[in-house]
This record gives sequence, C-alpha cells and structure tokens, in this order.
Amino acid sequence: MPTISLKAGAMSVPVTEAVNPITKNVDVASPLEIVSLLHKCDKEIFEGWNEYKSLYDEEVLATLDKIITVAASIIENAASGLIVLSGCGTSGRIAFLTARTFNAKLSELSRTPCFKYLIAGRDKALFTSQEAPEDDPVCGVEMLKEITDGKTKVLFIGITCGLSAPYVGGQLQYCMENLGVFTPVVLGFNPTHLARNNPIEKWESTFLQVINKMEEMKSSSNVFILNPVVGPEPITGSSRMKSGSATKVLLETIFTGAILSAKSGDRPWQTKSFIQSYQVVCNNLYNAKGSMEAVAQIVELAGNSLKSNGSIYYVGEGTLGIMGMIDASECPPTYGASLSDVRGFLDRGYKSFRNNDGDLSSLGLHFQISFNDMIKDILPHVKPFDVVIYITSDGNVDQRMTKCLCKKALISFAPKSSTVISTDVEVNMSLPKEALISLIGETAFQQFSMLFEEISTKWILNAITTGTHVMKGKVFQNMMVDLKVSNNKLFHRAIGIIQRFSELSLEDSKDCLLRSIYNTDNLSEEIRERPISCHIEAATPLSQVVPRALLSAILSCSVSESQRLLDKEPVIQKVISQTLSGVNQ
Ligand code: S6P
Repeated sequence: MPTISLKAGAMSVPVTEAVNPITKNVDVASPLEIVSLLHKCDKEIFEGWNEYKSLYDEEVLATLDKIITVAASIIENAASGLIVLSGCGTSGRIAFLTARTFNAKLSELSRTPCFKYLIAGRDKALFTSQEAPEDDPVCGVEMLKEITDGKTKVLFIGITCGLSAPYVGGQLQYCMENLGVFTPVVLGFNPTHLARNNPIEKWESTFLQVINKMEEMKSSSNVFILNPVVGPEPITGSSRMKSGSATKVLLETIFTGAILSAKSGDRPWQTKSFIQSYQVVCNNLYNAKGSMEAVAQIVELAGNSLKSNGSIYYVGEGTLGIMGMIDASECPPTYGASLSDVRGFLDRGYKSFRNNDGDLSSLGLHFQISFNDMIKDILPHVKPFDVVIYITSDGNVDQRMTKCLCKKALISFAPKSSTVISTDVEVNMSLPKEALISLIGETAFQQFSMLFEEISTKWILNAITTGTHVMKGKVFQNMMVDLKVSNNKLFHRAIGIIQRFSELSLEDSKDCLLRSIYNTDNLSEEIRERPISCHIEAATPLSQVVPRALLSAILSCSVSESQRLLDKEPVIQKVISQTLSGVNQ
C-alpha cells in the first residue's frame, strides 16, 4: 500500500484535524491491534503531544483553578447565577451529560441545581447529528440569551474541540460584550493560532478573531482560554474520541473541585491529582489482564454483525446507558452508518434522561430510547448475528432484556462472580481503588467513582464502534473518507482529503468536490461562486460525495466513471487503495 505524506505542514493543520502516525495502518490491523493502537493514542491525552502544553501544564492547571473558583461562587449563589455548558455534536452531548451529573450532585447535597447545557440543533442533536446549526452563530446567541434570561452571574463554557464551531464562537463573542454578567471560557484542543480562520456566513468575525480577542482580554478580565493539546485523533478529525474524553476529564475536574470548594471551603486534592486519577484509570483499563483481548473479541463480534448488515444494541442503566447512547449517536456522522446500525437504550428512557425538551419519542423510532421500547420494537425481531452489549456497574442486567436470541456481550464493573447472565464475551473492569484513593481521598472516591466508570465505558465503546467500522472497510489508512459534507468544517475537511491523496492544488481539489456534489464535469463560474452553505445544502442528502470526487481526482476521470468504480466495489478502503496502487505502479 502506498504511503501518502501529509502535504500541508503539520503546523498549519489544526492538531485536531491532523493525521496521527500511530494509527496510520489501522485499516489493516486485527481487532486486538486496533484496540492496542487506540490505547496508545489515548495515552497521549495525558502524556501530551510534541512541544505543546499538556493537561498538566502549569498554565492549564492555573486556569483550571481560576475557573473552579468562579464555578464555586456561582454554586454558592445559585439563585442568581448559572453555569452554562455549550457545544455542537459530541461537545454538546458531553455538555448535557456534565450538566446532568452535577445538577444531580447538587441535589444530593441539598443545594440548588445551577447547571444548564446548550447543544446546536437542540435536543434532537443528542441522538442524531444536526450538523448545519453548528455553523450558525446567531442561533447560538439566541439560545444563550433565552437560557440565561434574568441571571446576573453566568459562567459560560463554550466547548469546541477544534476551536472552530461558529455556534460557540457567536456565544463567546456575546459573553465578551456582556462581561458584567458573563465569565466566558473556551475549551478546545488546538493552540490558539490554529483556531479556524475561515469566514463565517452572516457574521463579521472568524473563530480565530474571537480567540484573539479573548487572548487580549484574558489578562485584564475574567476571560479564560483552556486549550491543552492532546494530539491528533486516531481516526483523523474524529474529535468524539480523544478530545471528547479530554473534555469530560476537564469539565469534571472543574466541577468536582467547585462542588467540594463550595461545600467545605477547601478541596482535599490538587487539581493535578484529579486529572492524574483519569490517567491511572486509563492505564488500568487497558493493562488489566485479558481486558484488551475481551474488548477485541467484542469488536470482532460486532464487526462481523455490521458486515452482515446486523445491528449493535447498547443496553445500560443510568449514565452508563447514556454513554452507550452517545457512542451510538456518533456513528452516523462519523462513519455514514444508518441510525439502526448502532443504537443505545436506557433503562427508564426519558423518565431518567433529564434533557431540556423532555420526551422526544414522538419524533420517530430512533428517538425511542427506553428498555420498554427495545422490548416492544427490537427484541421480537433480533437476528442471530445482531449483538446486544449490556453495560452495567454492578453486574445486574434487567432480565427482560436478556431474552434475545442473538450474540451477547457484557461490560461490567463488578467481579465475574456477580454476573447474572451468560454472554459470548465479558469485560470485567475494576477501578484501581487504592491508587485513586491515594490521589483524591476516600470520600471523593466514594462520591465520584461513577465518573471513572463512565470514562472507562467511553473508551471501551469508542474502541468497539471504531473497530467495527474499520472492519467494515469504512476507513482508509486512518481517515474516514466517506464523510457527509454537511457543515463548513466537513466541507473543508473533504477538500483536505482530496488534496492529500491526489496532490492537486487546493483550488483544483475544491473544484473536484464541487463537480461531485453537482454531478457535472463542467463546473460553471456561477456554481463556483455560490456561498459554501449552498454547496453544503446540495451535498447533505447525497452519498459517496467525497469518494467519488477523490477517485475522479486521482484517476483524472469523469464523475460518472468514478461512480461506476464505486458501484463495482462498495468497500471504500479497498477501492481507494486499489486505485492508488494502480496509479503508483
Ligand atoms: C466529531 C463529532 C462531531 C463534533 C462536532 C463539534 O467526532 O462527530 O459531531 O463533535 O462537529 O466539533 P467541535 O470541534 O466544535 O467540538
């Protein structure tokens, strides 16, 4: 297979969009190798990447401490204050989960819940990808105004892993214009100079300009930039993975600290120790005897299921069930999977989901999320090669959910002896209790151990869905080539992919993409000059836009000829590697 070097210098490509050399051959790796490569990438979250500042950098830790102080003061004055977490896609889903977790913690402590989340595309985006609202700064501001109405002190954390989402950019700008009320924080994983600098339609600033303004203001006002670098994603640009995990780590470090500071005026741990506890959990997860092998077996089982057009169903209670739902929701935008390929179910459905808009089940089948829905709609029709994956903290599984004649796997945080069902594969995790207690103390361990189970679950589920789609041939080298061109970020990523593999200029690569979107070999000036949002609108409902463009770029052939090649061989990974090796012979 030819090795293709990245043409653009690493320093001009945002780290979150760069190619990770660790996984460059992940497309030809075995399930066990895939799991081990993903672990190597996850280690970079804590060990840092190149010369950039890591999670443990002094500046990052000092910024975290300052944000903890602001958050603690809001928790103490919850009647007039609010903590808003906002983001798009995975970032919005982690915002939701965090707000839900810490509101519950505050209720347990008999304090007023004061967390709210915002997600571009509203609650529908918790289950299905709603990429277009990500490009809308005006909508972001409107939603922020609506949710903060009447509040006099707001900590706003805008999460955008790539420092790129206009939805979040608009909100940050609005906060900076209203510093009397808002303390803005941007959370992302690129150095500031690599923030996105593309023009945003119907808006006067680029994201880079917003960040530059924050840089100017941060020394004199309560404006914070939290941007450690955790290195490129294992599947290029898939920020649900390392960046999503690092988002969870940082938000939880802030709010556990704030809750404890507000409760007792002091925390029994250093901020650094709390982050270290996730590192210990990460290493423990992958190093535990037999655990990588067991996860690899689930990858194999689930990969074979998807290859036979089967489905994967996550079944879980509480936040572990929600981790399953989040992982499932990311498969359509990341891998072009159908909504039925991977689904997540939660014990009490909307009764325990606690989302802003309440029960959304009337929106359709894929918004029906309870065990009852699964018993009614899925279990009677499961196929023998479908896979149900139970995720449980205590080893217990609702017996009604076990009555299915298909493959079964269990991910449990209880010893094997307490497992109540028989499955094809079982991953038994245990948290490294002693190490965690020595880092954060016994009380905090008791109070927050669920957070460590959640992140362990995230790492396992991300490995399962990544591995299965690699097995299905969706990934070429470590790049998902068949992406949907459904927002500005993905439009530019698509051009980057064509440029990378074809060695065409940026302009010519863009033309190739447009020819594929508009299914023409003669691109008019009128089409070229349309705003990017028009191209996105035209491309969103189409399939195989990027593979078609890529093949016609590499082979210098017509759009219809490249479609013909794709019709002959639907496995993208094969058709591209065959084409490239043909070209290189
Ligand atoms: C990425 C995921 C996307 C992103 C979303 C926000 O794996 O599919 O939904 O989360 O595009 O990206 P960002 O960079 O603003 O956090």
